[in-house]
Amino acid sequence: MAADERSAGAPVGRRVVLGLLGLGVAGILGGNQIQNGLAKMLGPLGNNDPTGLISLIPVGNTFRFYSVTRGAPRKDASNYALELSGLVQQPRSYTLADLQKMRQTTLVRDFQCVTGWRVPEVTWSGVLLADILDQVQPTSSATAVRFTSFDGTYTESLTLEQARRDDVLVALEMIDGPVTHDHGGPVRLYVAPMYGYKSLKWLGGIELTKEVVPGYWEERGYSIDGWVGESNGRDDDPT
Ligand SMILES: Nc1nc2c(c(=O)[nH]1)N[C@H]1C(S)=C(S)[C@@H](COP(=O)(O)O)O[C@H]1N2
Ligand SMILES: [Mo]
Repeated sequence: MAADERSAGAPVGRRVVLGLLGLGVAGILGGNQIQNGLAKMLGPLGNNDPTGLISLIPVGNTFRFYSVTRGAPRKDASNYALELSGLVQQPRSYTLADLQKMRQTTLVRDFQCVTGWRVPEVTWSGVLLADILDQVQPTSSATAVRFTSFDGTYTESLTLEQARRDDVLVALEMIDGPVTHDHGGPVRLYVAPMYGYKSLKWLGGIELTKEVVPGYWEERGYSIDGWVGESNGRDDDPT
């Protein structure tokens, strides 16, 4: 399963990585520079290494950039829209400015991918999904929420109860500024208590549904409930 989770780019072979290590690249660049560089380069590889060898490589505490597609269109305040649809009494579209005007909530939480990498104490800010749901008013037959990405492919889901938690954000900021394009900006989902795959990037649509519609990775075997430490038959701890 994990072997499928990679970015669309050409995977970097393990031999290449070992070669780089052998050359002492870390020694030449050092510090964050190499960490970030390696993290970017190794993003796809991290998922291809069931042996745990990857954990020997100094890429801890940094994000990888994941995309099951070859990226997504770039959007900003001039053309971004979040469409609320489905079983709601007040369907509507939110611009970036609309979202920025709403109450902002900040969370500081670890971010953990089910494949085993984790970034401690990431700062996230944005609009509570619950606040948006209150505005659009799900009908009595809605029990779940379906998220779509403007990458055209990735989808996710939550039960309505999960979606109303106070640690689920429609995130506008991450780390120390606006969510960057590579991290799924200008707007991505952040589901703090669940593995990273629930935190859909390039959020374009939120649809209220009668039942949970399994998302992209859930169609490919991951648990629909992605609770960190409880789901997918493992509690990844890279340390
Ligand atoms: N649209 C989209 N969202 C996505 C993914 C993706 O491939 N496409 N990957 C998921 C997975 S598995 C993880 S761990 C996180 C990674 O977020 P990052 O790329 O900002 O590190 O995004 C999640 N959201
Ligand atoms: Mo992930």
